[in-house]
Amino acid sequence: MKDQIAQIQKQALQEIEKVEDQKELAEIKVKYTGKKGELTKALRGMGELKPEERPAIGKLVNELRDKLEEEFAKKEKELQEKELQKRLETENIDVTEPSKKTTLGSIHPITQTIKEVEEIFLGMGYQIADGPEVEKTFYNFDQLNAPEDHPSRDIQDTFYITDEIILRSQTSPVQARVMETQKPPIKIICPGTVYRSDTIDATHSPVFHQVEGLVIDKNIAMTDLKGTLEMFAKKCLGENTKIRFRPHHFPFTEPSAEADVSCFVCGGKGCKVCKGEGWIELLGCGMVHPNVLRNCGIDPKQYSGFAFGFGVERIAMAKFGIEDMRLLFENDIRFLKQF
Ligand code: 2NL
Repeated sequence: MKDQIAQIQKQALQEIEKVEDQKELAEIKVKYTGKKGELTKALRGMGELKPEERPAIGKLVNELRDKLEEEFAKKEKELQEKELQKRLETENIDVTEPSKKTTLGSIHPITQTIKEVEEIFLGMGYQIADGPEVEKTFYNFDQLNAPEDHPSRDIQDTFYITDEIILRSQTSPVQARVMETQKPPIKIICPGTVYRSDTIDATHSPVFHQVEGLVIDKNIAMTDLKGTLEMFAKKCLGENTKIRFRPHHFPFTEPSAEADVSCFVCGGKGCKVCKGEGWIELLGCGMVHPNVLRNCGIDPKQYSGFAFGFGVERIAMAKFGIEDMRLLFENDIRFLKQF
């Protein structure tokens, strides 16, 4: 019996020694120390022994069980470490390898300019409104008092989709829609893309951007318009900026004016940017025409208002010193990354 136990021990230790992976080790464990394993078999065989021999043999078997369990645990730890080592070798990451470059973009100068204008008017209590770029002629022209024969309605100037649907040529239809659906007081700006059938050159593009503003309330006067635009010009172009108004004509305002600002490069002396004038044309504006108010369901006897509009490209070009409008639309990285 003792020999049998010694034999089991020898054989088990040999097998444990040779084992290559954890699955195999588990199988050997069952083979020796499992319920139907070699050690259990050995214990059963004790029935054939004399009673006085049994305790010594029982002790031997238990000692062997303890020893084998110790060996199994040792081997298991060893195999785990081996497998981890193998994974580390095959799944390794080369931390010295150069990383992929992530390039951060920048905000387009047109977007920057629109954001800046929005911040200034939000600070003066305005709300920002938007509307469709594919628009009805009704909102783009009729509601805004543009006569049937107004030159801007010509297919030479406006992109027609059907007789009654166009790409908006200004953002004022947004304002007409707001007037139609909201009660005064109204205090909004409408930034957005507009379309005109122009040939591309250094100062024209068939796709460009506008910001228009509209204030409607009781007792709004031309002085409110002048004060607002002066405040805007100073915030946008510098505290020393002066503003002047020249009479003009728009179908949707009466009276109408164009506003110039003192050149923010030379301060008014005359330079390349202002073409020796000392002044730069900034925007068009005026008091909202009573017909426009009436068309949009607002009583011109109770309410009055002012409106203004300007091209974003022109302001961005002046602010950033860009001499050719085409640069703003080509999206050349070498140009864009300068802003
Ligand atoms: C310009 C001139 C202007 C307006 C836009 C406007 C809108 C409504 C009623 C009255 Cl709903 N007026 N907008 C008024 C005057 C001038 O834009 O030269 N823009 C580039």
